[in-house]
Amino acid sequence: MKVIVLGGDGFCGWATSLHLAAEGHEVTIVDNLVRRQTDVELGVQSLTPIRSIEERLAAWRETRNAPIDFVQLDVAKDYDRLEALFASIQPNAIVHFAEQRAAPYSMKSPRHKRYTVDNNVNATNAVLCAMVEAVPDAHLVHLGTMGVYGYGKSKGMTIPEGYIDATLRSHGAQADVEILYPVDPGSIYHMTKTLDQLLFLYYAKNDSLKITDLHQGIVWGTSTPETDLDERLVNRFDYDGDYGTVLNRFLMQAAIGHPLTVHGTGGQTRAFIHIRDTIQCIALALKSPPERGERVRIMNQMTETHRVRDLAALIAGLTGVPVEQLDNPRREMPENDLKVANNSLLKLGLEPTRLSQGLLSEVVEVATRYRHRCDTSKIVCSSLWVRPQAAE
Ligand code: NAD
Ligand code: USQ
Repeated sequence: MKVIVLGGDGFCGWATSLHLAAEGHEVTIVDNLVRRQTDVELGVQSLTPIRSIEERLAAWRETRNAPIDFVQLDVAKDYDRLEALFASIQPNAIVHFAEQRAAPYSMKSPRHKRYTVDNNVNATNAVLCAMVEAVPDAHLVHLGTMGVYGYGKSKGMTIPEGYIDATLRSHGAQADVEILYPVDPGSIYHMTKTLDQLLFLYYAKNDSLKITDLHQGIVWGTSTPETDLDERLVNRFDYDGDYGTVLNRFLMQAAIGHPLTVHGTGGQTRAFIHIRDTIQCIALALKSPPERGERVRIMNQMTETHRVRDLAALIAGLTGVPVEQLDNPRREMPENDLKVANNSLLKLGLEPTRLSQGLLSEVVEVATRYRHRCDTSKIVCSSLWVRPQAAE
């Protein structure tokens, strides 16, 4: 297959691009490298020393005889170039990671809120629009988030895969319909993913585009069989208060002896998936595209759920690092349960990588190797959901 990976220089995108190329697909990465600029803006770096995109691609060429092409392009802004690229490559599939993905970053200031909405919504709309013009038969695989469903409102119900049967009542009449599960985003970033869902619904209905939306949980881990082939292929490892996600942060904190930063009670339950399963899921989704005219195919891309304080207790028990309960910088439910249906990807053949002592230790080992690169002043999250004077 010819596959274009939008956002292929990022954490999930890089590992996916290597895996797809290793599987024999012809891969073109499209990325505007904004994530590297954001590191400069925030004064942080990936804990792992990621190489320039040129060096990464040269290393891949030397390691495997399956070159990956690269085009530097802003998916949200360079519409004409994007459409021309789709027309010239004629990809069978497009994998779309090219969005601003950190909830704390999206909440930092009015500029960050507007940037996140502008970038994410325009990127998705541009991709869909260009597909209609240039490659209407291609399959779009988008990385969405479990966060579109929200946390704490499912009242013990299992969260379905995107759709729910509902009875609508209005003015004395009622109708049984299938609708998108009601959205309940917890940050500006998560809200952009709910807006993406409407764009998909519309373009699938009007233009019969083939779209798979993968509602992914929090990705943990860092290395995959391909990123392990050469140190120049090393994947990103974000640990800072904006981009670091909870489990990788705790493992990295354990590696440097920093107290584990639990927000509030730690009663938040979230869905998780290992980076090796992320790439497995995307490969599986690509192998079985929906038909043209089908509704958007939504699959929950997660393998297990965990409560934040349980993860902290597990890692504290393994490593002896203390747990610290911080004031929660976010506005979120202090406690929630979470049951999630994930049958679709299991049916397609996903073999879940479960959280285990061995895998946790692997991440701690990577973090220990690069601990000298950590700036401890960047660990605690400084982005607040509600400014102190505005709080109730
Ligand atoms: P990332 O920030 O590491 O990678 C995103 C990449 O997209 C970066 O290389 C960035 O430069 C690029 N990009 C952003 N805007 C662009 C634009 N306008 N034009 C071209 N390139 C652009 O993020 P990630 O962790 O790899 O996440 C990838 C996707 O997966 C995101 O859409 C995110 O919402 C989703 N996701 C991630 C996680 C997670 O835990 N990391 C969990 C669920 C869903
Ligand atoms: N948390 C802590 N301590 C920390 C960091 C986070 O207690 O040091 C808590 C947060 O308050 C939150 C939970 O852990 O309750 C998850 O936070 P996170 O930063 O790991 O995840 P989140 O902000 O939801 O975002 C990440 C990715 C995003 C993706 C999402 C999937 O950055 O791209 O969409 O996970 S999900 O959570 O399923 O919506």
